[in-house]
Amino acid sequence: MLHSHAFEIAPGVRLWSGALDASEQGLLVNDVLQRAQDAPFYRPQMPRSGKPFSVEETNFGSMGWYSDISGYRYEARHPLTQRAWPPIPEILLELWRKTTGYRAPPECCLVNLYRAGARMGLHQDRDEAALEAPVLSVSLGDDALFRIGGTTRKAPTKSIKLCSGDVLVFGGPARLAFHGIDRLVSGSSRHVPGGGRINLTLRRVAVPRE
Ligand code: MD3
Ligand code: FE
Repeated sequence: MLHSHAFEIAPGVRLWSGALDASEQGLLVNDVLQRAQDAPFYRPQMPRSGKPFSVEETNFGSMGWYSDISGYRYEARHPLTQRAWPPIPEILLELWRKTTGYRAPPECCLVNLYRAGARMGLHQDRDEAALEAPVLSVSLGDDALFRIGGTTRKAPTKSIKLCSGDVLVFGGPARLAFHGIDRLVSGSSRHVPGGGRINLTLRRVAVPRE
């Protein structure tokens, strides 16, 4: 873990390229898929239109991010099983402590599963009360073309290739940046069984009490 140094690739965006080695990536993929057996992947829907996402999702932690026709929100239970989400893997909590220095642990690990052709349109993440907390992202499996811009939709964007084992922390001016996944480079990794990409994002949802 953290087998590299961080580079600030844009204001508030730190990248640890290859932070996890191949064996850690394999163990983490297995761990995630194991936990997802208790909290199966589902396809969220766009608010209002109900249009399904191309990305499949599940969550770990005390709160899970969810979207359906009624809107974006955090939920304490899986929408289909009504059970609590599985716990966040310890290695991710350790990554959070080592990279963010934030005073409280994350409550949510959103798991995004991209099969061939899945993408994520340009958006902001602002459903968390703790907007002063950074977001940590771990990429596993196929490479993806990630796009990040500014805090308005019109601001110029830049594209970065995210590879399996990369860890990014988005804080400060980047926390409310528009971002998305334009496409996968299908078949570029063998880490996800059946092919594709898994992205894990750790989020602090509530403002810590102290
Ligand atoms: C910058 N996920 O889950 S990770 C998301 O690869 C999301 O699945 C993408 O955007 C993915 O919301 C991108 C990088 C990322 C995640 C969250 C952010 C960048 C961020 C939140 C705020 C700013
Ligand atoms: Fe996002």
